[in-house]
This record gives sequence, structure tokens and C-alpha cells, in this order.
Amino acid sequence: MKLVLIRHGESEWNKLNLFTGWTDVELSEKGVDEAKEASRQLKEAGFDFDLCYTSYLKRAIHTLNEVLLGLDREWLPVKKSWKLNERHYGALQGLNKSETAAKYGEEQVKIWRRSYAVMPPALEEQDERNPRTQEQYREVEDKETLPLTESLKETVARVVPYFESEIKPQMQAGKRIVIAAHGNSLRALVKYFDNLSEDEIMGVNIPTAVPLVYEFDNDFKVLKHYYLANEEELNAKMNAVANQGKAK
Ligand code: DG2
Repeated sequence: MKLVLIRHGESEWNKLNLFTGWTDVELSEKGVDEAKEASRQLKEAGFDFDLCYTSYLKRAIHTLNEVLLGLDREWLPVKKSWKLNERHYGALQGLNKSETAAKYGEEQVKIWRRSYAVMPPALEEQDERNPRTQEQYREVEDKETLPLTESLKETVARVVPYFESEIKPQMQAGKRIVIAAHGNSLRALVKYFDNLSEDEIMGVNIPTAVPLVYEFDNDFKVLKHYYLANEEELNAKMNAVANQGKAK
């Protein structure tokens, strides 16, 4: 069984190096091109899909749309869930990552970005960005489950059960699946699939719009995983993500 994960292309806020989280920003022009390129890579490698999953955020939705357009598969069913949203970055959302590193230190920013269990400061209940009061999440019945901040640990606690209950059974039924999501919601899945420790996952940075393929045996043991990109390009993109938290 194969599963394709893809982080969205560069967003307008990735371009400005702002903590984004649940802020619903568009892809940049470069991000759209990256998504088109990812689609070409998938086509060239012979991938096809039966079912797609994405978050409630337009940078992931539009990336998936570009991928499906390039594959001539716009008619495929797409399931959206907030459980695949980016990790909620709390009150850091909207702040510049480099400026925050200059103000609080690179070490603190690394803790906020990559530690497993440290949550950034939470949004206030009355903040207009509180997802519990936003239109976008109006159909969510148990509003208390919508976060005001999250560490990767809380992200794992919603992404992994969603994968287990919704996506895995579809794979077991033979469906070929692509998930278009985010840097940290995908890190949650990578940690789970590869059984990485809290320390090991700290060093994992997911590049924008490079398809990441996981192959599983029938017991859901990972046989291998690989990116559809050459090593040089991949390393450059991963380092760029890691370096976003450096003070300039
Ligand atoms: C980025 C990830 O999320 O940021 O929320 O700022 O994948 O939706 O662009 P994405 C954000 P880092 O954890 O890499 O700083």
C-alpha cells in the first residue's frame, strides 16, 4: 500500500516568514508553481489516486486542486477535515519568525517550533481568531476540541486518530490516497509512521510541495519512504524551512 503526503506550496505567509498556524492564507505565486511541479513529478512517477484528504485551510486545498488539475483528476472525491489543519500556533500567529528569534532568542523559537510538548502562548478566548467563534468551524459540534494553541503533541493527538479511523480503513479497502496538508500536521504523521522519538522528530522539516511517498506492508509496517525530488533540491528546501527560525 502506498500513501502520498504533500505539504502545500509556499504560502503568502511562508514567503513573509510569519507564524501561520490556522491563519487561512493563500498560496504565493511560487507556491502555485511548486504545486504544479509536484503534480508533474507525481504524473512522471506514474501515481494515480482514488481518494484525497486535505485540511480546512486554503493553502492545502489549493495545492491539492493544482495536483489534481495536473493529473486530470479534478473529479476525484476530496474529504476535508480540520483534524488535518496545521498545528495551531496560538498567539505567535502573525509574528515574524526571525524577528521573534531576535527578540526571544533562537533557542526559544526552536522550542516553540520544534519541541514536542511545549505549547506557544494561547490565543485569548475573545480573540477574533478563536476558531470556536469562526464561521469556518461552525459545523464542529464539540467546540471545546478546537484549540487556542498546540504543541506537536496535541497535533499528533488529533491527526493520528483521524488517520486511524478515517484514512487507514480506506487504504485497507484498496483506495490510493493523497493527503495535502501542512508542515506540522504531516510531521505528526511522519512521527507516527516511523515511530520517531520526541528528539528525533525535532530534526524533521517537511519541504513545501514535494510529494512524500510511504509504502506499507499489509500489517501497516513501513517498508520505505521517499521524496519525489533529487537530494540536492530536497536538502536545500529542508534547510530553508529549518533556517526560518534564525535571527537575521
Ligand atoms: C507553518 C509551519 O505551517 O511553520 O504555521 O508557520 O506548513 O502551514 O506553512 P505551514 C506555520 P514551522 O513550524 O515550520 O515554523
